[in-house]
Amino acid sequence: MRIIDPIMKLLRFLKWKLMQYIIRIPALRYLGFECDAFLRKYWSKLFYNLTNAYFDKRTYDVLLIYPKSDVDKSILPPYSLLSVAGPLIKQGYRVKIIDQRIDPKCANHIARILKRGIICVGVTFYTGSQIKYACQLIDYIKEHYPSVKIIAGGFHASLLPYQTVQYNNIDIVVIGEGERTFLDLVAAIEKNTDLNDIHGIIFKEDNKIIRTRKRESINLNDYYAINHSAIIKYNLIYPINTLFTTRGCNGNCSFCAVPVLYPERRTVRPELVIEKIKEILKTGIQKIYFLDDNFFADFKRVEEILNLIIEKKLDFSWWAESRIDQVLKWEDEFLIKLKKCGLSRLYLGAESGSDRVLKMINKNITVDMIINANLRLKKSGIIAEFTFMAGFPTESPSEMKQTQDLIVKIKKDNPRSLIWRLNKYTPYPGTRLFDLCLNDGFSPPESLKEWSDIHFYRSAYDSEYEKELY
Ligand code: B12
Repeated sequence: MRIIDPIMKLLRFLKWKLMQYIIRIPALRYLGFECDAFLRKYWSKLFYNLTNAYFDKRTYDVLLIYPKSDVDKSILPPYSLLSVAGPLIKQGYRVKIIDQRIDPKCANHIARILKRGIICVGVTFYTGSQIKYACQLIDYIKEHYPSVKIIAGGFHASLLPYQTVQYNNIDIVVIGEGERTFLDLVAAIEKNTDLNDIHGIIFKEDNKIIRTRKRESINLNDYYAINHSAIIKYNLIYPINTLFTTRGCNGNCSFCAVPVLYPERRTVRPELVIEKIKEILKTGIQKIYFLDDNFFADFKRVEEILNLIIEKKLDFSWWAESRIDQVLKWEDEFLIKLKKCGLSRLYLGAESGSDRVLKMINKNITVDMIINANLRLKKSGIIAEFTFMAGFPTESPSEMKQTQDLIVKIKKDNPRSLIWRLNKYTPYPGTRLFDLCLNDGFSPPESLKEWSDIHFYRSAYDSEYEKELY
């Protein structure tokens, strides 16, 4: 151990403590973020390179990369990579996550790490422009370090594994959940053992593409280990804590990629959720956004979580997602209890103002139900935030007008309600609606790189919710 090590450790701790105070005060939060950006941009030689000169001396076993995209507005922590990093770190591997969204010198940083040798590099990406930046970084790595194994994972790679692994510079694709698969894979690459034994991957070998057996779903309770204090820097950019407590969804909407990738819904047990809540409230921001696709799918579990919030006197405000049919089933007492426990905003997928479209996308709701849920939430004092889409296959202009009219009615009935976005529908591979698009004349991209040009997701108008954050 070098003499500088404990000093650096202390400095990092003090920086973390300072950040805790900065993010509590909005004006300072802005200043903190601006300073951080300023330091990274202009003082890079003096400050950034100086501190990184120290970090650069460290050797890593695994490098994980989160590429930027053209739609990086809300920069949330890279949960996909944090989730696969957790089990590796627990096994003693040294893992580095590079997030291009907040690291302008990302390529230099990657080069410095790779120079010292590595077992492999993992890259994640969604369908869309993130692929473009992922491919740029992957190509850069292979050009300079051709022997480094590159592993792709995430929604897009899992939905189109054959096409993804066909990309020249990608060696292996992890299909679906990465916690177990990546751990086994890193060990196999390190020890040079047979990749055929690793379930849940697809890889190239002697000009052949080999897909191994399907990987069983994990028990989330065994892998609930994201260290939230290590990602506090993201609170400078997006001043709300985010948390997952489930995987998968009980809905089966035909436009959505979640039931395709995670057909089996799993939950984290209430006691563990409460432990995590306590841990993340230590960041100083008393706001949590539960990113679960449907936090409320298991009613009994939610009741237990609420009881524990009351019992432990946890005082924080939170946002979560639910379904309109569920809201209509809740008793008034339950809504009161939710409000009492801090629920301030509920996200609901309304999607369309046309009953025919709602049926076609398998939403299991009607326009009347959307109107009623809005009125119920108005009464409860919980802010309802609705999401909508337009441009579904077979959707007519008059049906789009119905959506527009519904949005106006929602705002009129309940002026405090919010419309998250009117998104343009994007055909995501693997979904049932994707097949309908094919019948409707959509010709899908035929290679990984071409998928980066799918720009349908630009919203027709922007979110109202960010305004309230600052
Ligand atoms: C939070 C979220 C966001 C956040 C960003 C999250 C972040 N950290 O930056 C915001 C709001 C910014 C966002 C934006 C968008 N999102 Co979004 N988002 C989500 C959401 C709700 C959670 C994602 C998440 O973190 N999951 C938790 C992690 C742990 O799960 P995971 O990502 O699947 O990762 C696991 C595996 O995939 C795998 N894995 C992932 N990466 C890697 C890498 C390696 C090397 C390995 C080995 C394994 C591996 O292992 C992980 C652990 O098991 C999902 C829905 C969902 N339930 O997942 C949609 C989802 C991912 N989003 C989606 C979409 C469409 C978008 C947008 C295009 C929307 C828009 N209109 O702009 C943009 C694109 C942003 C971009 N970067 O390109 C789609 C993606 C579909 C697709 N085919 O790619 C999803 C699935 C929603 C849906 N209903 O279809 N999103």
